[in-house]
Amino acid sequence: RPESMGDGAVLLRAFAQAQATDLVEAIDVLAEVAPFRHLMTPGGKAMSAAMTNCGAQGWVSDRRGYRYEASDPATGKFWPAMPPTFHALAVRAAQATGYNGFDPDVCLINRYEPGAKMSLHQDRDEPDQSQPIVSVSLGLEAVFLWGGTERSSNVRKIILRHGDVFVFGGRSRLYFHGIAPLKAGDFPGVGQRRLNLTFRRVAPI
Ligand code: MD5
Ligand code: FE
Repeated sequence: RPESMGDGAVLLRAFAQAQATDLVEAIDVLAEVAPFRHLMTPGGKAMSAAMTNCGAQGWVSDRRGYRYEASDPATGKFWPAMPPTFHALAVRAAQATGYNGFDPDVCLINRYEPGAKMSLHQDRDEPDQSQPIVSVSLGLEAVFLWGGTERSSNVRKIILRHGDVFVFGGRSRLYFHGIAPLKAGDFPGVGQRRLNLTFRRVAPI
């Protein structure tokens, strides 16, 4: 069942299928407390994907740069706690792909509406990059762009669908990646959007 994509990355097709409806419902409840927002890049442009977080910290971006913050700049309140079901899913996916002992403390939640994208980037704001990242896709399918260690590396296109879980560890942890502009559509029970959970370990172990 686990599909090795090379360099420490493993794709678990439909791994979250059975919980997907519950996950979407829980995301909508979290977003009542910590609303989705379009963060500003340091360059001053609004990101097309909307974001929120749950867990001990949350990823934010503004004119001052990218960082993790313990409270939500939009509300001044702490980010909502990570639901135990979210944490358990990420731990189970990490275990299934050989990353034992993963204990994520942050879940960044991305929401893509038709046309939204994420440009090629690396995730390097987490101090311990020996920890993997677990990514869960929900709703509309997306074309995941997967490069390598250099911005100029060749990019593979991988379709991510509702319930797919992708684990990035080892050398793949710092590979350039992105999401192509989302195609319009309506996913039963989710609507005209794609939701993505990315589980990270930010505090020192
Ligand atoms: C998404 N989100 O589908 C993607 C999937 C993000 C982000 O990129 O930063 O929120 S997470 C994919 C990921 C994480 C770490 C490493 C790699 C991919 N990788 O090496 O390809 O919304
Ligand atoms: Fe990323």
